[in-house]
Amino acid sequence: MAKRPILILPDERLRAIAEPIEKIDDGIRQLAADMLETMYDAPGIGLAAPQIGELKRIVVIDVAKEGEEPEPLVMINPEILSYSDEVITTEEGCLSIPELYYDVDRPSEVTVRYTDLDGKDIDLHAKERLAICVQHELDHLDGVLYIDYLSRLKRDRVLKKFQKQARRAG
Ligand code: GNR
Ligand code: NI
Repeated sequence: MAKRPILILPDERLRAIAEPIEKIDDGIRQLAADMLETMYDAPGIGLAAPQIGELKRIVVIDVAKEGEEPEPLVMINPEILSYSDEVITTEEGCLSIPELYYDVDRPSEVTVRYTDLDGKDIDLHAKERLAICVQHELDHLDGVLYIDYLSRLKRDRVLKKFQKQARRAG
């Protein structure tokens, strides 16, 4: 396993549409292992492959609380089948937008269909933190970041801050 660097806004790869995975081979198994290691090290509750520069439709998630048994999920080619009507507001952060947290409204429950590492097709009904994390991670596969749901004023402030940091870092 290897920890991989996490891309930071405004890296263009965070805005790309990721490609479906056609075959679960050793390369994909290694990628999933690297993503889990990178997520746990960060630490984060989810990570999408484009955040480490791999434009493939795979995400990893673990919403188990500290001190609880780890519950790693690997979702390949995930799709949301249905959303609840009920919407909740939660504070989100993103490893690609470090140290900032903003309230976002999203459906409180979703049903997600994905393929696991054994090639099995799974339908999972998610609520609470898992439902929010699933939506946040799946957005990454389509180049969508949670700041896209903020007011234009707030989003532009965040973008400016990171553009300036990127310029300074050269
Ligand atoms: O670690 C993370 N925490 C988090 C908190 C609220 C809503 C979503 C997230 S996902 C984030 C890790 C990340 O950036 N995944 O893409
Ligand atoms: Ni994120």
